[in-house]
This record gives sequence, structure tokens and C-alpha cells, in this order.
Amino acid sequence: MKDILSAPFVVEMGKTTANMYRLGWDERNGGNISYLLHEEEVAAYLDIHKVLREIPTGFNALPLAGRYFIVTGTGKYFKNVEGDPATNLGVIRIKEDGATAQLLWGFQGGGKFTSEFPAHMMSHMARLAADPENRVVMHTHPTHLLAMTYVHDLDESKMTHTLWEMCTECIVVFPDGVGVLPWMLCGTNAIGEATAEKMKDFRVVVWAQHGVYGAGKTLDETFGLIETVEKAAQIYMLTAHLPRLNTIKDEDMLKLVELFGIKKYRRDFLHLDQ
Ligand code: 2HA
Ligand code: ZN
Repeated sequence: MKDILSAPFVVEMGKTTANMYRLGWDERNGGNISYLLHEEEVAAYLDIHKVLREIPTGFNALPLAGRYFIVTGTGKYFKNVEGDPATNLGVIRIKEDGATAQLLWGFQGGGKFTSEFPAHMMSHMARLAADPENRVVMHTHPTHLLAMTYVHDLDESKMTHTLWEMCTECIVVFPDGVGVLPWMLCGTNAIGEATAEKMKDFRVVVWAQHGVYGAGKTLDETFGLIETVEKAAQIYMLTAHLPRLNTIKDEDMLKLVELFGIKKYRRDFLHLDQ
């Protein structure tokens, strides 16, 4: 059996969390990631029949029964994951009952999965239904996007439109736009259900005055998605208080989707009749 500390999914989780910490997005224990693993990937490093502990999830995740995830731990700091993966990460499998997580590795010292586990698992269910290749759900507190939710209308169409205007490639990177939730109590099944509902249509869901959820096929892609939204929010926050003399026009955005061959985009979020 190979050493799990050398597993690409462990190494990549360490690198990604360290990168996000360095960007200032994940202060203290802020942020959490869950990454769906294939059984063969896990079996190369762990005895999948050896369950270390069983942890109740507190919600129904039946569609994910038998699925494996590597997940960040509750109360753990992104800045510490790379140096000590076995304490800050865990590999779990959802049991046949859909309501229990079986710990196969990690969370050393008695830890457990992120407090946002409901939002993660419910988002995986929603995204897998939309895209069977989805594997990553990432939650983080990007500074400028968070700031934007204090000063910008939280309407999804308006917020998406503003973000699309901020960098040329925004409409290409997130043609599906951003979903937005009002401030809600985090860590609850209710915010999990609300996030998953948005994830049916959006790969990015903004949590007002808190942060963002992103979903994608790989850690790199999901990070890149959130990074692009955050960059757009940064340009917005750098310019919102200044007179705007120029912008990317809706007709330019149409040229972009055409150039990049994007078939599915939120055309209804553009102001084409004005
Ligand atoms: O894990 O970010 O939303 C800490 C959080 C909760
Ligand atoms: Zn958070």
C-alpha cells in the first residue's frame, strides 16, 4: 500500500489550502473544501474496509452512499493543512444509511469534518445531478467579494452583470453567473439546502456578508473559478466610488461568448434591449 501522504489528492489539498490562505481568503478556521474521490484512488493508499470511526452527519445524503471524500476538518486552519494533513484533513465514506460518515483516515486527535458538511454534501448532490463529472465543492471568504456584498445590490442578475463587466473573460469563465444568498446562519442544514438549491443552476454561490461556494471538476478549476469572481469583485471595489467612464458593453459580452463558443450562458442577465 502506498503512503497516503504522497497521494496526489492529499498533496493537492495541502497546496490549495496554503495558496488560499496566502491570498488572505481563509483567516483562522475560515473556509472548507470537500473533494470526491474514486474508490480506486482511495484503495491505492488505504484499506477501505478499515473504518476508524463513524460520525453521524445529521442529514440525509443517501444519493452519496458509498462515495468517498477528502474533507477539511472543523475548526482547522487552512494555513496548517500542508504541514499536518493527517490532523487537518479526513478521508470519509458515506455509509449505506446516508446519514453516517465512516472515517478511513485523518482527523487525528478526535477531529471531524467541517461544520459546513451539510452545505458541502448537499451541493455535491446538486452539482452531480447537473454534471456527473463534478468533484469539488470549495467554500472560502474572498476579501473583495465579501466587501462587495455590503455595497452592491444582492440581486443575482445585477450582481452577475456587474461582475461580468469587470474583467473581459468573466462571462467566459462563469457564463452561468453567480447565485446569491442573503445572510443566513452558517453551519446549518437550512443554509446547506439553500446553497444546494442555487447549485442546481450556478457553480458559484455567494453567501452575503460571509463568503462564497464554488464547484467544479478539479481543485484547480474550482479555485480558478472563485479566483476569477474575486478578481472581478476587486476591480469593482477599486472603482465603485469613482466615476465610471468606460465599461465592457453587453454587445461586447455577446462577441466574447461567440468567440469562445459558449452555448449556455445567462443571456437573460444581459441588458440587450436597452
Ligand atoms: O469553517 O468558513 O463557514 C469555517 C467557515 C464556516
Ligand atoms: Zn465560512
